[in-house]
Amino acid sequence: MSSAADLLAQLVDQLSQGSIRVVDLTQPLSPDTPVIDLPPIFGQSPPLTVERISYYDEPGPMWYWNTLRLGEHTGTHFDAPVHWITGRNLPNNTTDMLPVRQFVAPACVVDVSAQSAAAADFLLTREHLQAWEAEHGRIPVGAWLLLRSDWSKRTGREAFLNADANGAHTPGFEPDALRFLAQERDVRGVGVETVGTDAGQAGGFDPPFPAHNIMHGAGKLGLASLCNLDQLPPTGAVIIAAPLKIVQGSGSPVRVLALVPAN
Ligand code: 23J
Ligand code: MN
Repeated sequence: MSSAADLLAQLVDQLSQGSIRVVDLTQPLSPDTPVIDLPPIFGQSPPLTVERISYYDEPGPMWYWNTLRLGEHTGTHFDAPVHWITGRNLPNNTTDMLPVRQFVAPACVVDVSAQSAAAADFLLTREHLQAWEAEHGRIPVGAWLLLRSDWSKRTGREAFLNADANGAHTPGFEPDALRFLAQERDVRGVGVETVGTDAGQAGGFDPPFPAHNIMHGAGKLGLASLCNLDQLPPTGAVIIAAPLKIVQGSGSPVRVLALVPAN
């Protein structure tokens, strides 16, 4: 008989033995962290700035600390349903009100790294998801759908944002794949390695920015600028992603961890 208490004791045990690993899915956060570049008619989210308050010196002889300024959607970050107009009137749609239960969830990892390397504008379809399910089983209710594109391996702002005169070219989801995930599978949300959950060209889709429009309209969450998705199995990882409890926050920088069976 395995009680919940036994299970948690086993978890602690296997974490210390190393048979369960903790994988960091978070990018370093610095003033160099790339932020999304929207068309200039829109307001822009600033990159991180760090201002030193003291460094064991006159303003603080025994302590070191900094003041940060950054957009909520900077670096590895969490999108709450209120971020999009479709999620505007949902209950408990902000970073401070979301049930914490939602911050621990299993992951389904879809590997589109080869397709994304071959075509930067690659879009995942409903059919891709159905083929994934034929191999790995049905996407469970409440699971994160993580898109492994290997995009996090691109170093430098230019290569990561991959923009030209026609805008950004980064992989993402077709609207119908998002409808499938939100409505037919009731996922927790989608997570990506790119700067935002939508494809680079998604401003021109119907609806515009469907990962935001469809997911947040259904009360689902988003994770952007993830890394190390290549260290996750297709199923079986557990994700811990809890945003800062910003009152009425639309999102937050986040440290995303995955618990993974070592083998
Ligand atoms: C605002 C408008 C469009 C997009 C985004 C934000 C994000 O990607 C984001 O970080 O939520 S595409
Ligand atoms: Mn965001």
